[in-house]
Amino acid sequence: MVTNRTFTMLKPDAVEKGHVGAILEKINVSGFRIVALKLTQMTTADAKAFYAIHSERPFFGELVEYMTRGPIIAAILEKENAVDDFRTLIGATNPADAADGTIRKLYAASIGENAVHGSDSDENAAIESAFHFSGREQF
Ligand code: IDP
Ligand code: MG
Repeated sequence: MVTNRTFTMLKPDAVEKGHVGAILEKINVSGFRIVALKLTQMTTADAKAFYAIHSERPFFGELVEYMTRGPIIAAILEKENAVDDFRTLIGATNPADAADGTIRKLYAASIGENAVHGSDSDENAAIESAFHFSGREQF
């Protein structure tokens, strides 16, 4: 399946530090159209389900704790080649390895608290979008 949409979350650290406006601005000027957007907070069950693929990793408990500790911005973004272009825009998982100008280079504190999520495939973009948004919330 190929789509032109991806899913993102501005994670609790980005919201806490007041970086939502700057990150959304960067997303817009980079050519992504916001298709859905909301401030929400994940429950422990939500975070465990969303990150189920990482459940055996040593950092899973820390990841669930982090992702549930405060509100996030969830959004669906549209652009040609959205998944790959957004992964380029956010940069490497570890901000120490992220390219200059990427969102993680600018706003992430560590490999764990890395400011932003981006789907890694068209299939996961669809699954993750449906996890957070109903059809009526997508424009
Ligand atoms: P990604 O977000 O760049 O796709 P993944 O490997 O899918 O990276 O990991 C999901 C999330 O888990 C990361 O964004 C980060 O918040 C957290 N994470 C990944 N690796 C580590 C780690 O080594 N220590 C702590 N947290 C990690
Ligand atoms: Mg990932």
